[in-house]
Amino acid sequence: MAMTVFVAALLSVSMGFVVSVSEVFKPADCSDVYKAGLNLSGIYSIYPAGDVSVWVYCHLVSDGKEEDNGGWTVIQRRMDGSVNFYRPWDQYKRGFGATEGEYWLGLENMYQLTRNRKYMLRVDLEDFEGRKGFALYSSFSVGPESDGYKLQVSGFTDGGAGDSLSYQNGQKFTTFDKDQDIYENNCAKLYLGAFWYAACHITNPNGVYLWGEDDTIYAIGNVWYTWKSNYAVGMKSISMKIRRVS
Ligand SMILES: [Ca+2]
Repeated sequence: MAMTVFVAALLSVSMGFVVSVSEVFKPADCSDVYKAGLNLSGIYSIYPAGDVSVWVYCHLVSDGKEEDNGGWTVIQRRMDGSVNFYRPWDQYKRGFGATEGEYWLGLENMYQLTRNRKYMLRVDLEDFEGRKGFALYSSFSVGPESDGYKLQVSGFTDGGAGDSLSYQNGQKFTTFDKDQDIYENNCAKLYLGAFWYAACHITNPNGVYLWGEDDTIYAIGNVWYTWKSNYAVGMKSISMKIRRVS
């Protein structure tokens, strides 16, 4: 289904065969896909570094609202607890999961996308009661591996969920096998996730999928503290997506 959409998209762009199309249409991200006239959300192939293709979920909608206007590249998504996010450095570097469901795009891809282009970030959240909120950041980038894939995020606008990410700004990425946080112990091991931990977090998007509220072990869930003011409330869905700022 998704592949069909993609091939159709390529054909419409090239008006030729798929083989030659890849030389013609190599979108760096979903903003390029959107600009090419595609507005159907789904799985597309992008080229973050210009050469190697990566499958991603593109959120392509245009409902007139600035923050929702098309061309979002999903870099992280949780929605049903189907994928284990407690993984080592190499996996977080390269990316993992299922593009049609839960996945992590990979730190290297995020770096390649944001190194020479300006992006905004939107975090969409939904709880198990069906309530929704979001947080918008006008600037988002990930640094090179040599500097720990450091997070740079700023320019917060509240979509009802509050700002849980600014605290993690400027931090390197930490996994259970690579401690780059500023806490004396490994935050990924303490909170069973992987993230741009400081000491340690007020949001843990890659933490344990809790299926609601669960305080068995402190703050291990995929929580967004500034929304619920409670480290035991896990999100039903959380997604991080970026869009090019022109
Ligand atoms: Ca540490």
